[in-house]
Amino acid sequence: MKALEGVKILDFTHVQSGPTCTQLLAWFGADVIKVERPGVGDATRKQLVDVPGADSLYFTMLNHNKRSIELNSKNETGKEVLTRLIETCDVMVENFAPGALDRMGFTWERIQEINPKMILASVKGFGPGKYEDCKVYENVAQCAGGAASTTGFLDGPPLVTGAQIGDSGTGLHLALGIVTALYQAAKTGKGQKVLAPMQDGVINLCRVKLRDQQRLKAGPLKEYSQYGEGIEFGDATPRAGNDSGGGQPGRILKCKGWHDDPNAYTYFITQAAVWDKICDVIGEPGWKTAEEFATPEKRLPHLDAIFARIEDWTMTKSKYEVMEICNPLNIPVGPILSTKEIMEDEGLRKTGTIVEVEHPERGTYVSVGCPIKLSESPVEVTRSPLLGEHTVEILSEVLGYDGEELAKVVESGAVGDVNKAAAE
Ligand code: CAO
Repeated sequence: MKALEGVKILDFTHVQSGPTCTQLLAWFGADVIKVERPGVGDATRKQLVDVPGADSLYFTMLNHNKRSIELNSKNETGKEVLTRLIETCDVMVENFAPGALDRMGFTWERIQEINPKMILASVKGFGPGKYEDCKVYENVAQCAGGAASTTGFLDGPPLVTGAQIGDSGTGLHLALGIVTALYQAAKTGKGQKVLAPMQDGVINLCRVKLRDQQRLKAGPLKEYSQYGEGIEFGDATPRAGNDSGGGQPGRILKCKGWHDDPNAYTYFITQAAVWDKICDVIGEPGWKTAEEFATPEKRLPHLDAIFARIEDWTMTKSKYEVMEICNPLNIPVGPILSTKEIMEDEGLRKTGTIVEVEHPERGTYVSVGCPIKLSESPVEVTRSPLLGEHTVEILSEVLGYDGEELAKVVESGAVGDVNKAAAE
């Protein structure tokens, strides 16, 4: 038994934000039917291709555990099939450019007519307002959501982050909206629209930076390095380098080997509760009683000096040794792990966060499994579907088309070349 067993998702998503959402729902047991343009499919299938002729990692890593139907939703027969799918499914998820669904003839009003219980879940770049018609990709959302202006160093330009908070982050927000709407529908019998704008999702993830924006009125942000460096604050939350976003000061510090290894670094947090232990471990027991370091507040103007001394110590150890020494002392530290180290991590493989998947075109590839673990709904990661792999299966098993009806749909050109898809 899987948590979302019996829930049918009409997955009209593409690229990253929508597909990450429906992939999660598939991992929780929903039947996810991905609708793709005949002969083309999700654009990511053929983007950043590493194995010629095979679906890209971009596609395969975002579309596990789904079924694929090729369907031209602009062709009359295709619209009929889509109407049947809307009748049959519980949730329709889409992240087209604004207005695309309306242009296909499937407005919210029409969808409700077809299936009043339908939950229509959408990712858009912006919510209602002056930018609602804009197409948006990841980095635009990071910039418009406050992440870029608060990321990077004070003396450098705004920076985007490697974490796909605009796309995958919004996918997570949307997934929560969908299961919440499903929960409500179970009680009311009514569907609803769920909207997750990417800008809003990023703003939500930048909540503490908006906290700091308001704290500026009360004076300088003392836990920011620039306070100790005597640099004045402007009228907006500044970029804070690697400063910790909370009340416990932290920095990224060099470790042994940093000259040659770009990731030989550790994050080190000078949590107040373990200050004495930090002083002992770095060989500065005198700091425990030094007047200028006596309280967390008193230490704030001296963060540069404190972290420089801690770094003298971390530079004598590997990032893993720092972890091994500090962890038993309850000093919060964390190695800077490279993507290579993460993919090779035995522990992450055991928990299913890093998985190996078999694919008929690619062979074996490594992927990221489900990051959320439900004790009563285990996840088995299966490969992404080939384009149109399940077209016939969905038409016959899900929609109940008989042989004659099936032949008509195929003849109309609404579903692409089913023989080719079957042969593959
Ligand atoms: N059959 C027929 N037509 C189909 C179809 C199908 N199965 N699937 C899609 N189409 C059509 C759409 O109807 C649309 O046609 P119109 O422009 O005539 O209405 C067209 O394909 C292209 O859709 P699109 O505009 O969504 O795609 P794009 O590549 O031009 O834009 C993106 C991509 C991501 C910028 C845009 O979809 C968007 O802004 N989405 C919302 C925000 C979002 O999710 N962004 C993150 C994406 S991940 O980085």
